[in-house]
Amino acid sequence: MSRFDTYFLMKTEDIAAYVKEKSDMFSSDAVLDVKEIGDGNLNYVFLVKDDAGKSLIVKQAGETLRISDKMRISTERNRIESEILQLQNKYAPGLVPKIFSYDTVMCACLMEDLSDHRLMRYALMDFEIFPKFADDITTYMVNTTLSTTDIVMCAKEKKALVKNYINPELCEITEDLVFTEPYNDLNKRNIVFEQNKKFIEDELYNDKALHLEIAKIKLAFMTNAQALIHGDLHTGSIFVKQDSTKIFDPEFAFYGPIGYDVGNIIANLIFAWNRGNAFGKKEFCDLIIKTIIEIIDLFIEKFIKYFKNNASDYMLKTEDFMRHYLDTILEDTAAYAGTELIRRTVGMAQVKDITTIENAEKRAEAERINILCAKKMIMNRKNFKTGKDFAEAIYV
Ligand code: SR1
Ligand code: MG
Repeated sequence: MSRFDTYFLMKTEDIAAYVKEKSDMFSSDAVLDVKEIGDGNLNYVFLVKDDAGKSLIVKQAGETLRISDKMRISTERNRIESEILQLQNKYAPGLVPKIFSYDTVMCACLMEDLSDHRLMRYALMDFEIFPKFADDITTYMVNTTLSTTDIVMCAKEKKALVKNYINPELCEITEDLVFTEPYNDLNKRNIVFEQNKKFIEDELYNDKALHLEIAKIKLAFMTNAQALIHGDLHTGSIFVKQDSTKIFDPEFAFYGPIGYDVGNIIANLIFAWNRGNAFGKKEFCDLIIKTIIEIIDLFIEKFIKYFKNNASDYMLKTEDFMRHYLDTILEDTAAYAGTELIRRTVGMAQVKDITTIENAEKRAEAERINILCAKKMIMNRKNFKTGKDFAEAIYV
């Protein structure tokens, strides 16, 4: 019997005993230093180190969200995250953290310590640039998504994955926070910057043509079981250093549209651009634009190569179908970049890139650029075909 045989939410003081029981990395008499380092909206993350320099991360799912104890949510997400990271390590080796083990009772996993990397959002907020990022993230997005589609994977194996990663609770969060509330404040938890109140009412709450397009995009998110996607691929889900990229936190993973992942990356780079713009960092902004163009163009190049080398379904593997399929993914990318830009600007889960712009005029301007760029992407999504198309949308 162990006190870790029944679930409870661990505190810093529980972690040393926990890792000694669950991992063979540390001896029973090791003196361990434990720090809670999580700053996400959902989970508790602890960094554990011994005095010989060995370290690991413990990530535990609570039964309520970290940002709101009124929101209950299944701890099953920790299993999904651990399994997905193990699966993705096969498709995109070296681009995700290693999972040492996961514990279905405590809903916690032990994983590789990446504290020699920085969280990408914070690095971008300091205007750092990562030259390898476009190459790494496109390899990750192409390999992890295309490999799990009906184009490449045998249909029965794919359906088994659809079933295993159905993830209804986390999808519901996205359906509400991304595809409903930003357009009507239905649950009265939007956060609207005072200076943009009228602008948000006109551009988001009262635009019926926009609402119709969002309805179509929302239904596609809910029904297009295209690939096993990350589902929350923002710059707070990525660790970077100059020569390495690690994508983590896939607890929102499910079978959904590939463009949701690609669009989230583009939108989060636009937040970084907007911050750079507010701080007058022209060189940084130009490099962000270059990265956006590279990401879309490399995604297209790698997608075509992967498709040609791996497509297996007899009817789906033709060149004509590939072109059609890629066009729909780019259209979705524009749509979901748009919805991410909007929901992080007015919804309950905002981004520090924008909320920490202290000059109120500059922040209001950054928010308006997000919204206008987003609307351009959503309303004209069929015309987004190249990296240049995405980059140009920023200049509203
Ligand atoms: C209530 S959870 C808010 C947001 O945090 C996660 O990272 C997802 O982006 C979610 O929408
Ligand atoms: Mg997260």
